[in-house]
Amino acid sequence: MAKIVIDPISRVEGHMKIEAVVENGVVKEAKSSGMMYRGLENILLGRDPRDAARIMQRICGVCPTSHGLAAAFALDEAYGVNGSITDNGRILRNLIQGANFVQSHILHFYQLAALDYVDVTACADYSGSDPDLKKVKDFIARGHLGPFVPRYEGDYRLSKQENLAAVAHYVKALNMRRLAHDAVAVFGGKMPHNMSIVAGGVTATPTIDKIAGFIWRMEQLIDFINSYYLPDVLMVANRYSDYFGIGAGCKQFMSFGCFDLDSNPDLTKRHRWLPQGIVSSDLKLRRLDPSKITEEVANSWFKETGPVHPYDGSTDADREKAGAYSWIKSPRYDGEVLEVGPLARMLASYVSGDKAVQGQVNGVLGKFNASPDALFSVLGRHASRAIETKLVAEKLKDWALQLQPGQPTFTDFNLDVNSRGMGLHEAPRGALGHWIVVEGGKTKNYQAVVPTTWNAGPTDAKGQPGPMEQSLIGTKVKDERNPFELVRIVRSYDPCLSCAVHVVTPKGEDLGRFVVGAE
Ligand code: NFE
Ligand code: MG
Repeated sequence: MAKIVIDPISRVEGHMKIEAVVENGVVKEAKSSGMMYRGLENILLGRDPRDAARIMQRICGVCPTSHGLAAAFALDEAYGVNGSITDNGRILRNLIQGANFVQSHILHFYQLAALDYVDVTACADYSGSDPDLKKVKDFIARGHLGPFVPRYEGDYRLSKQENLAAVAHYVKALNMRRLAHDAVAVFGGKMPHNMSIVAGGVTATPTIDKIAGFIWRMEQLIDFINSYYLPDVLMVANRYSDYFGIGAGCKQFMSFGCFDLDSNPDLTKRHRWLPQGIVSSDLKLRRLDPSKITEEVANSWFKETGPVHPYDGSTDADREKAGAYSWIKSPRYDGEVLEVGPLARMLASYVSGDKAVQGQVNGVLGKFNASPDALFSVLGRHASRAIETKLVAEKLKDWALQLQPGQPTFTDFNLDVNSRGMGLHEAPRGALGHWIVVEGGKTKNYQAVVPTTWNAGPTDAKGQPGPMEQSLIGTKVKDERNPFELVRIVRSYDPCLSCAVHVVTPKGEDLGRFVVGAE
């Protein structure tokens, strides 16, 4: 029996730890831990509620647009403007959000996940003329291999040419991400942390030159996605096709839906391009009832409250809590463990009959002679993310052309309210909800339940492990000193710990040990 500890496992995006007990080469027990406390929700208490759309974005530099928009949705309801967002406001929100999806998904594949599959050392004897590859070769010659190491050794399966191409695309992807950030900034003012999404709509105004600038950037991104990102995911899938059978998890999925097509005041009835719902392993879609969402803290370093709905939730740390092992809470839906993310969204669209999604998903499955079951896997998550990136980028171009220069983008409202509001939305990594309680014009309570909380949360009071833990349990590990299987599973979820945990200590004190490998 061996205990594998990977700490930290996240390449950027906060500090996450995985512990796996391996017996006869198979994972018997797994623990996923978020190793930082944040408490951003507490910062909002007593403040002007509108601050939420700015402050909550500081949860994370990768997905701030989603937190800004989830906050705006919650504030729309609290201020009673949820049914009167103008078409321009709605479309601008979609464009700002969509460009961030494109940036985040390219980041995930190339900078965060691909290094588990691509052997960068293939550049050591590179003799061609690609300037980026020459730079990487130079890096290797001088012994500067970060950020490509530390890494595990022994299971890099791409050919030399494939490795070289993938490394060149890694560098190209950095420029593409900058372009996507630029696209967010066209209407968002800046990135990260846009300035224009507010309760009641958006403060930016559409002009012909901004629309043209946005579309020009999106066309280059679509070109990159079609010519590099999708083919590279297929190249990896081809060499590592066993990963269509590894890392399934809880096989129950949830999407809050994303990209509004109308302004129905009820977010469970609002028509969204990516639909809302719960998808079961037999590919049936159920309607979502947000009153069934709870968070519990049985194994988290928070004061015990039992499962509570986010409107009643609290963020009170208890670092000494016996048995606890994570700063992440355990969100549940009617007591059920659910996976969220691009796979959940593509499944919800697929099951709802979206022809474009069905065409893309069936196309990938057909190439590998696989049934939809194969989607519940490491490669299913990567393929879903890539397909979503393509379809989102293409939609953004169409939507940008629907903007009406000169028409309003914002609806005014009365600030003096005692009310509450729910913001159901999707971040690149999955279902994101913000809940606000407003009293006397001030924030009385605020809770954010974020995608990585759903995916990387710990085991609950009933003993049900979280989705990532379930994905790890039962996995065969070929080499305990190089547990590729485990890192590939965890990273396929694109965990973001900055989002999921609820700041290092004010003194900058270390809250965890850095151990890479078997203990
Ligand atoms: Ni920090 Fe985030 C996203 C949110 S967390 S990246 O996407 O919300 O999973
Ligand atoms: Mg929270």
